[in-house]
Amino acid sequence: MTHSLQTPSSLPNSAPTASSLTCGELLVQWLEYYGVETVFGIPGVHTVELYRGLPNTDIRHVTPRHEQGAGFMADGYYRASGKVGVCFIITGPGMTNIMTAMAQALADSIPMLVISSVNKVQHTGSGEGHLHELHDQQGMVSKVALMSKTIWQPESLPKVIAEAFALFNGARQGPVHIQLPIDVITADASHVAKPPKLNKLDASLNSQSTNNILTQLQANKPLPHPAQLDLIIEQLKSAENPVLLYGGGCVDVNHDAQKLAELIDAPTFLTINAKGLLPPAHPLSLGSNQSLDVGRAVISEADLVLAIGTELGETDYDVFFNGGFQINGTLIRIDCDAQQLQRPFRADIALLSDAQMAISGLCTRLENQPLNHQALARVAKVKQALIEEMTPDFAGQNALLQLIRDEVKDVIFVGDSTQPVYSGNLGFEALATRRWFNSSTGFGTLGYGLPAAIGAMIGSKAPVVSLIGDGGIQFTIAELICAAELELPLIVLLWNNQGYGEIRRYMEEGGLPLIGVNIKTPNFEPLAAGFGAGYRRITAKQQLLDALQKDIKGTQPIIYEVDEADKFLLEMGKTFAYFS
Ligand SMILES: Cc1ncc(C[n+]2csc(CCOP(=O)(O)OP(=O)(O)O)c2C)c(N)n1
Ligand SMILES: [Mg+2]
Repeated sequence: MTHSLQTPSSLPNSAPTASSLTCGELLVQWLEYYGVETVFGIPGVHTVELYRGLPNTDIRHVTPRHEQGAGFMADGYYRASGKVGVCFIITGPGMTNIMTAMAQALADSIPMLVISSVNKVQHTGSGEGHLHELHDQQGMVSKVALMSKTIWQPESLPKVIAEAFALFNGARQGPVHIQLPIDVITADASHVAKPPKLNKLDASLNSQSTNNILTQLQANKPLPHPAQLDLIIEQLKSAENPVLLYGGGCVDVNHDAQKLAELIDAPTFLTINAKGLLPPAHPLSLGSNQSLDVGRAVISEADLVLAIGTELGETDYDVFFNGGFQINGTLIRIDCDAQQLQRPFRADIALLSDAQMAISGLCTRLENQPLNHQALARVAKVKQALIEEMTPDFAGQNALLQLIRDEVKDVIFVGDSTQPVYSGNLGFEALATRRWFNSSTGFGTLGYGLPAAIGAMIGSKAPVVSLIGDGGIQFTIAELICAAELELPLIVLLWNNQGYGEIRRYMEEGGLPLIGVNIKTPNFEPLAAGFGAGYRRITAKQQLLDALQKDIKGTQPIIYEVDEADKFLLEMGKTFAYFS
């Protein structure tokens, strides 16, 4: 007989009998019912019983190499596909590890379900030093979640899961945490309600499914009050130079978003997460240039600002942190989150509503009486000023992004916080929504770009390019082997400037000593090989084009290393056309 020295005394000492249904098994049945297709998890002795029922479902399990990677994968998975990402995480260190990813998701309103174990019911708050024990796991996680709940007994499982999915389908979304004590995971749940035998729900929160229960869930979204829509129309009619701001809350609005801009006839800005709502080169679109002086002037001079689904936050409206973003006209805000309607700018007219419903309501009212604010000429003037301000670096980086966009059909760019991401945040024009997102918004976490890109690729099956710096990639590089294991032909465009370039620049500009920024960076070629990934050093435009066509059809991730100082970028920049 062999003894496992690893078996902690706090574990339940017997596996359930074959005839019983455990709470862990019932949980995965309910997840499948809610349309969950993928779980990102790292099992541990405290969560193995969550895995018992998995083979009886269609749910796929993906194993990241760190819990932060699991959270970022779930985040990218949702952003690319609209399907909720689910994580299975162990008590204690697993939860402390994933909290950063949850905070990033909370900042960007990304739904994510984190299911974890917690120590036995009788050990709650004991402080006795049980394996993975935290003083108060739920208290800790609740700070980065919309909700954190414990399933204390099997009977409450269906209710708690329903509550989580109601939140995902409700107003503002975000991460939700559900924890199960290890003795509840293994408890008998054969008497607890099973999922009804309806067609399982479509995992996409935004699908037009007619499934009864999904319809019931979608009804949680606030609808616009007709009288308020009428009031907004009156304001728009009497305005002289209105401006329209679309945010990430509009990411799933259909062509009505473009139609509304045209019916109002207003210069239109898109936040980073709203890119793609208006097509490139649309004559009313000023892209995402609201932090630049000329862009800002359009907003500060407007007598009416209609802001829809945008938090008006710093990482979209003040990316250079120099203050100065001003709204002087009447501010009309439409948002599905009541508090967001009043921060950081108080709304003169606040409409609590789902973006799609409000936008189509406004379109219907304006359809037979389109407004004329002579916006086209104003937009063209601003575009010209922006083109004149373009620097060679900015042009080179955006030319690179545009080239890839036009070469790789449906490509999704998933970025970290690195130079081409900052340049693209201002100058890149996405062909559709959910094709450009990164972690320089909101929480601003380094290390997001690689795992989130893996999640995006799993969720959408589209080609994906991860944009990441030589500093950022070192935070989560281990996930490269996860992409290799899954045979994902992910392109990792590695921006190498031998250090924490952005911070180095801040130090230089501030006259500070350059400490901690000129870090040693790895030799990426052998490193890629060790992780089962390919490698190319990109030095010319044509070489990049040839490589892309080959590599996106491949079966392994591949690092494309680009040196920031390379001349070919400047050459490419010469042909870059802003707003195209
Ligand atoms: C978790 C985390 N730690 C530190 C930072 C601060 N930070 C922001 S950008 C940056 C430099 C990143 O370097 P790299 O990824 O090489 O991109 P570069 O600026 O050089 O293009 C740092 C250290 C951060 N955003 N997130
Ligand atoms: Mg760098």
